[in-house]
Amino acid sequence: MAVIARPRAAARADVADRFATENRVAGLNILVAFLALGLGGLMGVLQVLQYNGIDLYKPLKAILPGGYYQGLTLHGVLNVLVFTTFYIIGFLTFVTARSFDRPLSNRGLTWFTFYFMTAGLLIAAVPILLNKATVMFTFYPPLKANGFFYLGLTMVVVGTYFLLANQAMTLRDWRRDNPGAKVPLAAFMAIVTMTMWVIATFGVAVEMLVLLLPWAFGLVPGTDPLLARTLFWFTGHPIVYFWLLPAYISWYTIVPRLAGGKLFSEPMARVSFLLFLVLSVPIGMHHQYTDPGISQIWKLVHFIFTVGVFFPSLLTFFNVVASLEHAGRSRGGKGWLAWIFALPWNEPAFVTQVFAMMLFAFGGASGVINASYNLNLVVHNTAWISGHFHLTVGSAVALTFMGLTYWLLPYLAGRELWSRGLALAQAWLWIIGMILFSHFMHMLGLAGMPRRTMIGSAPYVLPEWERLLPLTMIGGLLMFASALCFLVNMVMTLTAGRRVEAGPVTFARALSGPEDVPAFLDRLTPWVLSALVLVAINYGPTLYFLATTGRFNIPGLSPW
Ligand code: HEM
Ligand SMILES: [Cu+2]
Repeated sequence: MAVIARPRAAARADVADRFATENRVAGLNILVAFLALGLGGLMGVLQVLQYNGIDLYKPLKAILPGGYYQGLTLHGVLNVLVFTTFYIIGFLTFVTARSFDRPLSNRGLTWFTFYFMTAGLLIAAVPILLNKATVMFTFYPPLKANGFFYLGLTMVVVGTYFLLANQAMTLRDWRRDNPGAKVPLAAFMAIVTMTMWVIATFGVAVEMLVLLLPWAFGLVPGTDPLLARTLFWFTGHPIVYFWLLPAYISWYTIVPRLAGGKLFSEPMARVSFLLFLVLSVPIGMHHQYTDPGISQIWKLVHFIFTVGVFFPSLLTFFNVVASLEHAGRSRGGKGWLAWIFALPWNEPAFVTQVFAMMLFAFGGASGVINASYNLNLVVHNTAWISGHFHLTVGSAVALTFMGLTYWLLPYLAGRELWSRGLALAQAWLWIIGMILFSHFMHMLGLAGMPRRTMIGSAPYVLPEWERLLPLTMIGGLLMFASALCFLVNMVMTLTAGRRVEAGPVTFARALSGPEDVPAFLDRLTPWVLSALVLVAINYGPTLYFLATTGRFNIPGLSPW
């Protein structure tokens, strides 16, 4: 049969049809994500205003009866649980399908994942909005929420497992059709991310099913806060890698292409992801240095492994910067550093993500301090911590996801970004606002200002805090202005953006590519087994001790 040359437009329409399910599900997930970020960000504004004595919680009493702490719960839950999880599941659905260049194997399951998670979100939303779950995103007992809050969150987490199941089926089918080939890099990374996440959620799953749900629904009289916190941080630390790894996928496989270059090394990228798989989980006790009842030996062990997990982030830093340098030089850039100016600083999807990387470098530095056994004592539970995670999840992740969305629009919405100028302004507003906000939050922390506190109504505000608080507010307002620019641009794109037919997705090729990847960097089983063994060693004794000595008699309270 003769090969018929088809017009390009027809080929493009084909791609759109073939991936119609993935496109829709990814688009809907991302929509939910940004609705959450919009509302969560608004609560952030209320917080920085309150720091400066402007209390908008009083006029809002009818809709926000729990005031500051209900707002803070909404801020934390919507920004770091809802926004991240929905965005990531949407993006990884898209990446897995496009990287394998085949739809996910079970279309019904792709849709079911979205419906199940959304049902969970709605179930959890009701008690939060009714001020029946003002327990903040960490939901530490003895703070006690309405049982449906825990149930809804559990459903959101369980919903994510269906994506891994779907990925596993797709991988199996792809291997059958491509015997001997290496798994495409982006799909490999997406699967590693989800595998790590499923191991990581073991902690919070046990916490929910064994401790919190029976307690909140009145089946048992009490619970044990220390065991609950330990299980929470079992998941609570690696969740940061669940947020970060999808951003890394974009930095490795999309940003170098946006820059007009290539990824420096695919084998090194795989090493980094596999190390995250092994090292992310068994380090969560670095959040519990100040908790009594946990042996300092295990705290020290977790500290040592925490230092270890810094290494794959350094590998990422090296690999991505080398890729950017390669891009800069191939665009005619020269000199030790002058190549930087040859990069596409007028491309919004690129600029946002590179700004996210820059902010993350500082977040990494303050993270080393948080993780240090002794320095942690200086910053623990102060505003420093908020300064730190607005650079990491609040920037490295949130800003990358915004930039990534600029890139995704033609594929998901069939539209071109409405205003590139507004998008560039958005990136600049975020980096300037965040530099101010996070810098002054770090300083406030060093000056001893506690976090999770209504500073505006506290009687003990020190003069050195008073000097810094307005600067924090300016930063916070600039960040919110940036988020508004982003949301306006999205609404305008969806309603008035020029229609385009997006072609196939092309991920960055690598200078050292799949041909240099040894077989052991294309397999998962040995790495998963190592991860499980390490988790069992690092957590087994402490969990056993806490479970056998726990009192399970704390009744719980709701102060707001
Ligand atoms: C408009 C931008 C934002 C502003 C003005 C803002 C402001 C704040 C402030 C002032 C706090 C400290 C509250 C306290 O400890 O009393 C805070 C906490 C927090 N923020 Fe943001 N934030 C913003 C965006 C974000 C983003 C994008 C994320 C993550 C994606 C995020 C995640 C968090 C988390 C997890 C907390 C801790 C909540 C808790 O302690 O329970 N924020 N934010
Ligand atoms: Cu941690």
